[in-house]
Amino acid sequence: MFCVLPAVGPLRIEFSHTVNMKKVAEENPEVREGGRYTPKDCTALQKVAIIIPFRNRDEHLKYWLYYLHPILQRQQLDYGIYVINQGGEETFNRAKLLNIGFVEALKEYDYNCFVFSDVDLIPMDDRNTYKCYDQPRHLSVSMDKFGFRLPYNQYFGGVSALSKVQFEKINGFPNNYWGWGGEDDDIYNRLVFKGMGVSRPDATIGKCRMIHHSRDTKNEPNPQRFTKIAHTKETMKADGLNTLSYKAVKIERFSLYTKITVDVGSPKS
Ligand code: UDH
Ligand code: NGS
Repeated sequence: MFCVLPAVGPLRIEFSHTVNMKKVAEENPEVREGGRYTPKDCTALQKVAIIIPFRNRDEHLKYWLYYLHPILQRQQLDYGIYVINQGGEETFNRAKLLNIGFVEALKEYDYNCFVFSDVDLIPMDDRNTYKCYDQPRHLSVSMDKFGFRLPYNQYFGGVSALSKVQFEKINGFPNNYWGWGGEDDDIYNRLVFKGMGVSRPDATIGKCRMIHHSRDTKNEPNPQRFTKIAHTKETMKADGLNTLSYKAVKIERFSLYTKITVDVGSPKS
């Protein structure tokens, strides 16, 4: 029997209370160690690995786990949560962490769908299903900080979902965007150059909230980003899954997520 979605619809999302992780674990007894869940009474349509790029955002992660675990279970997904933590002090590299998440999650289970989510974005409607579609999916289409609309048509940042086949078709994501900005536009370019388009929920179902925060250190705007996104067509063949190199430093299985600390190297290596 396939699973039906017992969706609630619009959800109240706010960030004023403190989240107790022990309590969240107790409230989600069916989530297994490492943040894994499989529906009991039916066959899930997809096996979804959720990949979160991370460094030093523990408060945000607590809210993310508190809100998302119940939603993902209602969506009847066979899922696992992977927090890819950039070790060391080098400039942040979001897209490389996402590539690493793809590779590491596949070592653990036969996932066929990958949802890439920033740690500070929470959906406001559980009909926004965290699964894959015929075309790459952009899920965070209607963010509070942009007045609940897309900032521009090609925007692919925040939360997105690609099937294993779609991800491999574009050679994964770029590894050499160090610092803030542009890597999501490069990913968008890759999809278009491989003949794909972006699928999106409507602006109501796609509403989400961002947890406000101050600018991170070591994630300053990347001055090379505009030049780089102008050359995706040439660079995507030689920068991606086929050139990914990193070291997994530590793998920790907590009750609500798996945390993989990695050494991503440096811009020159
Ligand atoms: N992230 C971390 N730690 C960091 C940096 C980034 O965990 O030190 C992760 C986190 O999942 C975050 C994501 O990477 O949600 C994206 O980070 P971002 O800084 O690109 O995006 P965010 O929306 O902040 O969190 C935007 C900063 C304001 C920049 C404004 C420039 N106009
Ligand atoms: C664009 C950036 C994207 C970024 C988006 C939203 O300008 O990486 O703004 O940013 N592209 C370039 O810089 C080339 S936000 O307002 O969320 O900080 O995702």
